[in-house]
This record gives sequence, C-alpha cells and structure tokens, in this order.
Amino acid sequence: MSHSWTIAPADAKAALDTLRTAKVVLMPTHQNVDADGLSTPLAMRLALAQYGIDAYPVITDGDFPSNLKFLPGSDAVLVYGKDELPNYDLLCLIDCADRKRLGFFAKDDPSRLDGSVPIVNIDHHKTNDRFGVVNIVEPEASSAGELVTEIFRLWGIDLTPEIARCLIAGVYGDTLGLRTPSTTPQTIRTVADLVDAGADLEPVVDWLFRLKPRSTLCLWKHALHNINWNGPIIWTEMTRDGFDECGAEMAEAEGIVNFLSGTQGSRVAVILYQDEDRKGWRVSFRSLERVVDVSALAGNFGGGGHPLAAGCHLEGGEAEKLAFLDKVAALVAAAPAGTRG
Ligand SMILES: [Mn+2]
Repeated sequence: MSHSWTIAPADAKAALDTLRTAKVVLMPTHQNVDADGLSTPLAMRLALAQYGIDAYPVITDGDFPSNLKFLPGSDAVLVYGKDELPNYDLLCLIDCADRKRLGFFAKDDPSRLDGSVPIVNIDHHKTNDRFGVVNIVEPEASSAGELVTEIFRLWGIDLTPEIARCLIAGVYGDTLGLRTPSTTPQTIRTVADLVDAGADLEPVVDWLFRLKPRSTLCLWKHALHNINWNGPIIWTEMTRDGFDECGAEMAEAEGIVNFLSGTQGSRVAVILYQDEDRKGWRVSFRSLERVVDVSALAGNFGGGGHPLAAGCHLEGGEAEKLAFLDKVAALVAAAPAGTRG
C-alpha cells in the first residue's frame, strides 16, 4: 500500500506529550468554521478524554452552523461571546492556517495567540507558518480529518464510533465527498477505516451536501442573479442586504463558489461576502486548473489557503471591490495556460 505522506512519530509523540501537560485545552476554530474545522477539534476532545484531559472546541465568530449540529459531541462546543471560556493552559489549533484568522477570539485580544499560552498546531494548509511549539503540518493530507486520523493511529487512540463519525465528516467536507484532486488512495483507505470503526456516511452526506434550509435557496438566488465576468474570472457577491433579506447565516453561502468553479470559459471563480459592518469583504477563490494556484493569488492580497481553494480579506466598498477584481483578473490572465490535472 502506498502512503503519499507520513507523520514523523517523534512529532506525533511531541504533540501528545505537550497536550498531556495541560489541565484544560482550548481549541478555537478558524473563522467561518466548516465541517473539517469543527469536527476535528470535536474528535480531539473525545480522544483527549481518554487521557483524562479536558478540551473544548470554541467557535470564534458567529453562531454554531446549523448543518453541523449532527456531529457527535456538538453540545460541548463553546460559542465565543456567548459562552464563558474556561481557564485554559494550552491551545490546540486544528485546521487553522493562520492564527490571526481566529475570529473575535483573536481580534478581541491578540495576546491570546502570542505564544504566552503554548500552541499545538495541527494543520494541512500549505500556507501554515508553523506558529506552534509543536507543529504537525502536512499539506498533502486532504483534510485535517485525514491528518488527525493518522495522528490518533500513532497515538494508539481507541477509535470509537463517535470519534470516527467526527473525523469522516472532516474528510468528506474538505474533499466534497472524495471528489477533489487532493483525494488520494490514502484518503479513501482512511475513510474505509473510519467506516469500519463505526462511522455512518449517510448523515454526513445528507447534512453536508443535501439538506438545506429554505434561506439557503434564497441566497443562491441572490448569488446567481449577481454573477459577473471579468476576463478569465467569474465572480459574484453576497451583500449584507442579501443575507438580511434571506434571513440566512454566512455558512449557508459556502457552496456557491464551488458551483461557479468549473464554469466553462472561466479559470478562477471568486465570491465576495460583505462584512457585517459593510466596510469590507471576505473573498473566496476556487480554481479547477492546477496551474492557477489560488493560494498564491490570495497571497497577493494578504490571504492564503490551498492551490485550488483559498481566500483573503478586502477592505473597502464598491470602488475598492471593482479595482480588486480588475487586479485579480489581470493576475489570472497572466498565469500560464492551464492543463486540467
Ligand atoms: Mn481543512
């Protein structure tokens, strides 16, 4: 069997040794948390409980996404700004490329992430800058779910059905159900192992890809209505008025850019989500072509991510938005002609 990547056992041991020094571990999630970003701290909470360590996932901006309430142990998740944080002596960040992108947990008090409380950093983003005292960063892993499954194997964790159900949601979320180019034979074997351990795929597929509130369709109507082209990019936007009119949560708009990506005649799909204060935009990029590395594209604007899925933040209103899109279109047009890989 081929392994496309491995974790150094010494790194896995260092992570466990560090986590075992803690009394209480806090696991803030990246902003606009998704299935991979939330299910992996939930799995880690259950695994660390086997060592008698308390660990709490924290949503760092907004509410608990309603489509992730099916995850085992979701009751234990704290929502920043609503729930009181426990006294913690260690941070464990999973699926966080950038410790500054931890929502209000970071914005309200950046010193929380200055290293004075040690950080264990577990991630699969190429742009992760290894900010932890222990870093397990594996860009070849499809998802934090796949990476954490391997870490648990090295730790000798008893893979309970609950842990497996969390981890499989992470893998399925980031690979869109084993459909992305990041999906390797190892990814598929990991999923098989998780199913063997008692994970059931049906609720994952239903909650991640099929079930949706009516407000989501309202958002899609807005997004599709606002589609525009700028040279090789197809783009749309989700304005605050659109969110308000639909009564929708931010997380409900996540699938739209994946749908736009792959539109023939486009090389990159872009969606802009207006900030709540209407003073800026969160931007998401998708590409199907391996030669257009959207993490590098996002890097031009202070963002990052993966080669085929990345994001950044843009300050400003209408004029800044249009100037930004011109710049993106020029950068994409300058990238060499792509081959689908
Ligand atoms: Mn991920």
